[in-house]
Amino acid sequence: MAQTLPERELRRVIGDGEAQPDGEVDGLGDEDLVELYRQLVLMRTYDERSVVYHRQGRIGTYAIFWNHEAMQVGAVAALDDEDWIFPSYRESAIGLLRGMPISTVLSWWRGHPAGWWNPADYNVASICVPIATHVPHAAGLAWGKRLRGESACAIAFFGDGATSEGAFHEGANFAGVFRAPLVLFCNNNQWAISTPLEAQTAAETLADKAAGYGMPGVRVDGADVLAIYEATRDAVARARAGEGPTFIEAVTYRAAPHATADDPSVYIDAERVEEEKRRECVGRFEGYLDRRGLLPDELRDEIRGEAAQAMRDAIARAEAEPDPDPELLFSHALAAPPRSYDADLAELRRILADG
Ligand SMILES: Cc1ncc(C[n+]2csc(CCOP(=O)(O)OP(=O)(O)O)c2C)c(N)n1
Ligand SMILES: [Mg+2]
Repeated sequence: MAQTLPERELRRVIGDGEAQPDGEVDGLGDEDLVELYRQLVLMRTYDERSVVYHRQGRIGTYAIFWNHEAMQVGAVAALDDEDWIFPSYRESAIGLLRGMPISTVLSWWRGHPAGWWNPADYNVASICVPIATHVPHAAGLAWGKRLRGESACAIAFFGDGATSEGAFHEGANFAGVFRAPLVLFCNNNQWAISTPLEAQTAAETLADKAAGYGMPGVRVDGADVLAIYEATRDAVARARAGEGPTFIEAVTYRAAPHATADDPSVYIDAERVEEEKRRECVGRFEGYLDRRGLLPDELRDEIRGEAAQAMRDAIARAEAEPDPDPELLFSHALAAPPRSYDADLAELRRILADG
């Protein structure tokens, strides 16, 4: 029988440089730690530059993931390449951690077909915008892997608000009953746009929900990349051992707007945001590496410079994509095109050509 009592305490590895000491993570050497930092910086740079590109009108509305990088980097580092990732819009750039070109993700936010990738190329499913609908997809894929006797598992990323959606409960229940090798990774940033956590659930913690589906629930500091890595690694080990799914609640506080179209100043706790910014995840990991003597200034600058250059190259590549054929709007949508299809398409082409 699964151990279903959730851990209420937040797991932490990174200390505060004062009273709270740093911990160690088995199996991560110095080079692995620097690689984690490189990935964190890539994701941070992607996110910060994307807000700028949005303001310059170069990408559309963008869902900011500032201070969510540790969840994404820590969790993906605990997976093997064969494992499947099911991202929500908050993890739009998670494919970068699997070698997806940055320009592909930028193209997605530009609404350009060059932003569509074949999920099987990276084992990264399409970015899911409808809340929680990818949770049953991930449960089904994971169950399928088990039925085929394959060792791969799946991870689904979703928010605190998603735990109020039917699809979350259906996917979690299915995974629990069929012991699907699935990690349910909840980014609890305490807001669903302007709806606060206390209006979302009457449960004491989101991890408590795991008990209802017969799976362990774990709570982790969402800004501690090493604690997230460790918790995900444990969950993946359970999944591969045939012990079924795990629910991970990574706790943070959203320190940026929900998206570029949002003005949180009318609802958010500004002091709490400032506090969260002071303990944001990239800076905390820098502190950890500094204390271990692993991050000399030159290396840090080099890593930041590489990420900034990669973003410049990627936006240039995304902007160099030729305009897509307007027929793409319809070619996958209509099983039986109406009689007026050819004439309508010709008119659309004429309108677009006239600018
Ligand atoms: C099924 C569905 N209902 C409503 C929305 C509109 N919507 C977009 S983001 C969002 C909030 C989701 O919050 P949460 O699950 O906490 O994720 P976060 O954005 O905080 O990462 C909502 C309600 C949607 N995308 N899909
Ligand atoms: Mg949320």
